[in-house]
Amino acid sequence: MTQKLSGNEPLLKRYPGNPVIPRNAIPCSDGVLNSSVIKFGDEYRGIFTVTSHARGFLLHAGRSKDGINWDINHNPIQWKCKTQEISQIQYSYDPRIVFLEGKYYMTWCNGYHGPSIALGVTENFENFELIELVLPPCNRNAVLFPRKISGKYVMFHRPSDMGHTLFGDIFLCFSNDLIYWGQHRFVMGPRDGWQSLKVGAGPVPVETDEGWVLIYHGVMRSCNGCSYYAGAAILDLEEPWKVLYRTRNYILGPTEIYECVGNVPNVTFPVAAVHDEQTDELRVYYGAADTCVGIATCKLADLIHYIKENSYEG
Ligand code: BMA
Repeated sequence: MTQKLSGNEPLLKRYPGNPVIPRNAIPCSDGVLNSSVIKFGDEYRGIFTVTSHARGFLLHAGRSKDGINWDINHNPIQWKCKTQEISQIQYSYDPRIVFLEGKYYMTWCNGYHGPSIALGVTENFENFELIELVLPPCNRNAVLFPRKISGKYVMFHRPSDMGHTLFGDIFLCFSNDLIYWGQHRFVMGPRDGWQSLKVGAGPVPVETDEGWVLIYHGVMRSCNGCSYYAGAAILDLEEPWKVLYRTRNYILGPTEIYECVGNVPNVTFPVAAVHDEQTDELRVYYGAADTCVGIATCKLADLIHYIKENSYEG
């Protein structure tokens, strides 16, 4: 039973059974928050940010037949890692999963002398390899593109600081091998209102005829702290650091009780988007109040239309 706190109607519509993953989804969880989901054959697989009763952050794998009812492993992922130096994980959160060249690659914020970006891979969601730390501290919100562009892998990232980061621009970079990254390009920074403090990439971008559709988070600061919203942009297909359109309004914001109350109040943090090509439904998974996970949906065609109709000029 959820309580409506306001009458606004953003583009993304919440699944009526939200939150689909409650904070106590597994016995050890204080919260299950920003989590990533992907289609896996006829089923779904996910990587979940779980906070324990000691309030540490680690990643757990999970499986689902319908993407709504989840069976999350009670123990965190045990990463196989060839490099002893990076195999001691202090904390991990905000994973993104992409299907790339036949494997499932993951990027996440990994504690290594500060928030760093780790790259992992799995083929079956049972055995996981931690490949490397691909960006040093301080960085968060790294998201791989689902294909190479002009022969190179592409990844969004968001330089940050050791704390709660009162700034943040989205950049992207290129790589020949997924390990060594360079050729950094500025994509977008804060604007006004809900995205006036910082922005960061959300789910893996969706390729469309109009460009890459990127759902991102925007943050505004008030006397009560930071509030997290979701917006969307369309980026050039071949030069994806070029923003063609970007929403002035948010498409999802914290208005429901489970988004406004929790470990961190007023947070809707989009992490994954699963597109059904048959129905055109785009199902967005988002962390709510750093405590639980919700789903919100729209048609991809409606999102594209909305972005173009509600974009900033220039
Ligand atoms: C960001 C990240 C997210 C979190 C958000 C709100 O900096 O750490 O994991 O959801 O803050 O606390």
